[in-house]
Amino acid sequence: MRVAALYDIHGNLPALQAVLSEVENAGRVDEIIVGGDVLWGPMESECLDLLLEVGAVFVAGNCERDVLHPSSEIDRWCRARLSERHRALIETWPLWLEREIDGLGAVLFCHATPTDNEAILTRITPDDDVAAAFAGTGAAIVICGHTHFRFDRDVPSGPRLVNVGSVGLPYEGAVGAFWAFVGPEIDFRQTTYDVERAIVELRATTFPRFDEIVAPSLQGRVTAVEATTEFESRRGA
Ligand SMILES: [Mn+2]
Repeated sequence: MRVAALYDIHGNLPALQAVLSEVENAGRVDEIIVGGDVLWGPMESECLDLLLEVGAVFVAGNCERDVLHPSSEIDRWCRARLSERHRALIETWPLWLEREIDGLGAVLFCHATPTDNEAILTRITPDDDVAAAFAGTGAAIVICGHTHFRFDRDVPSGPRLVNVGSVGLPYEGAVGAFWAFVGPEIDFRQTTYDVERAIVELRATTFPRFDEIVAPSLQGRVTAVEATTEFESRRGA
């Protein structure tokens, strides 16, 4: 089978709509896999409803847990926007899925790792640490997200680790929605949409700290180098 891998949507409905049109127009996928962190963003319930409508399947990200079990102002803001039906459904999402993909074989889809959806693995994390994170899984190819920037690493004695980037809150120093077709190759996509118009629409939701957290990402003002440095410093902490 072939899939579209959509990760870290973070309630960015305009970005998700643009990506779903591209997926539909391409007419080449059997399944849409959402790799966690649909939530924790301005229009998260709208994103969830749209993805359910198109029959997507889900793995849970750390932000799903944060929103269901809130510990910050933003977590609580997000939780209040979900229905009881949404919450019950999200509780059932697994930490990982495996699919047999054309041209690639067995591929593991998880938010960060199959056992820890907030593990920090970047393009410069030492090979041994990456290999250890997937030891025992037997996975040859892993599709992950979580850190919001793309990479594709072949790790000796570990898997090929592919981060497809973020649909709705990218740290790429570039504008667009980042995701990938998986099968028969891994085809990284950068879908353009009207970012300034999206910012106006998303800001109107009153999502807390929008201009500090969301707008800079959408405008391409957060680079992968900055984000990698920040994540690696947390990993070492
Ligand atoms: Mn995320």
